[in-house]
Amino acid sequence: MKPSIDTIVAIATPPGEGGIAVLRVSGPEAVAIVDRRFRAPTPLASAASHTAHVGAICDAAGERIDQVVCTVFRAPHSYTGEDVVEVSCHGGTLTSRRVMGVLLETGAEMARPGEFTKRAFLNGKMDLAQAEAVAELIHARSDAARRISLEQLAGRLSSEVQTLRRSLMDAVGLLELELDFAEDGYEFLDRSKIRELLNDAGSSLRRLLESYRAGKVFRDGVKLVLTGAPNAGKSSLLNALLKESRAIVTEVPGTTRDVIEEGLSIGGVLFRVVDTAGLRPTSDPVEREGVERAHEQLRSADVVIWVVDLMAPIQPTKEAIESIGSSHVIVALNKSDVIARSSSTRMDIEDDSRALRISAKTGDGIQRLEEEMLAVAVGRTPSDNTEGATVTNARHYDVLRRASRSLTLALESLEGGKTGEFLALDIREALNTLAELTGEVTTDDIMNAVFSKFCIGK
Ligand SMILES: Nc1nc2c(ncn2[C@@H]2O[C@H](COP(=O)(O)OP(=O)(O)OP(=O)(O)O)[C@@H](O)[C@H]2O)c(=O)[nH]1
Ligand SMILES: [Mg+2]
Repeated sequence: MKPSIDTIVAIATPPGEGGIAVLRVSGPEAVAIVDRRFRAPTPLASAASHTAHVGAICDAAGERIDQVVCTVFRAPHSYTGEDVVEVSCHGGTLTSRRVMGVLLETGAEMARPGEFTKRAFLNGKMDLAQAEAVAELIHARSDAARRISLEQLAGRLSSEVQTLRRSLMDAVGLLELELDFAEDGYEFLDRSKIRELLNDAGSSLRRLLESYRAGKVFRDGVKLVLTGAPNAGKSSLLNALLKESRAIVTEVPGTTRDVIEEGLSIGGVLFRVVDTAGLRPTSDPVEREGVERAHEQLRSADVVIWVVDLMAPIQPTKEAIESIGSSHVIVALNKSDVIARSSSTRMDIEDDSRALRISAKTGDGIQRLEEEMLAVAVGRTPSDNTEGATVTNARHYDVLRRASRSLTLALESLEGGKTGEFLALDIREALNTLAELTGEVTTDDIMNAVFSKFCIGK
């Protein structure tokens, strides 16, 4: 009889050529299925957990496919919590595909995306937030994102949410006590303890919600658009930031027409730096298209650097800079190498506290500018993560926001002197919502949304 749980297989390493490729087999029949095609002095059936065995994988006709190493993990001491065999074969697409073909013919099923991690979740090896951290770790594009995912995988966010839930459960406990007392004719217990618990939970929630802006920055990177008048030195600044001659720089205004985008890591955060055409009215159709595209880029920018040419006779007004509508604008006063500070009295813009003097040519002030870019994008320094977990995931943010709303209602009821039943209702709502984060309460929809983001083999 076929067991109710399939044994699944997938190639866990990325496609392409490499030293080895690893196939993962997980499920009640994992050891038996591999054993059927594994030729070695002793079968895997007699192998202890966490041991590696050299042998050959052969097809049904007995033809040798490859020499492999099989590593056996016995349930529950494996990634999925099931019996797992990892088959390491020689790298390259053909060999790993042939080995997988053999295992599929022998009774294994092809794993769906994220199915190994889903099984790990269902078998209690990790909670839902930790499972999501696995996908985020794999997709991490900056060092900060990698570090946050790893912390989340270790349970940092989950344990913070559990602490929060405990405060709320304590509050519910006190309210129930109050209800018992009410039957005996007492009005209210002292509610200051409940207030304290709710306020604590509320501020933890707020802190987590606030961390999302930084978290999103760490995960998705920051889109940074360079803008300003033609010839201000935008392309020179791009080159200075990248420390390479990426964009064409000339003394002719209107040099850049296309949008140029390059990745740059500062303080572990990925900046996508976009150089654009200088903003000016023009009759040149090519340049006009460039200016149009520059405006388009500005609309989707997370942070804007407005490059001002200190040598230019006309300076942009504060109003012009504000008119681009981005709340995160850094003004960079460029060409500081030729214009001394004292000679620039005519500029009201220089009084702007956000304005930084730089020279794209000499590199002067660039480091200060990079610090400002980080500060504006993240709101705090990325190494400063001692205060708690960072939320990077939109689902988590949504859960926390809904929980926060219920908690606000509870606090309002408390201040309004509502009865304990009322209060307890909202607190329980917050508790149930928070349970979605770790997956203690979950639905098929949530699970599908989470695991469909995974790659096959994870
Ligand atoms: N002295 C000095 N010259 C600079 C500096 N930055 C840029 N320049 C010069 O200014 C001119 C224009 O520089 P670009 O970087 O092409 O300016 P841009 O803003 O990209 O210009 P467009 O693409 O035409 O909009 C070039 O001749 C640069 O060498 C600087 O910091 N100091
Ligand atoms: Mg340019």
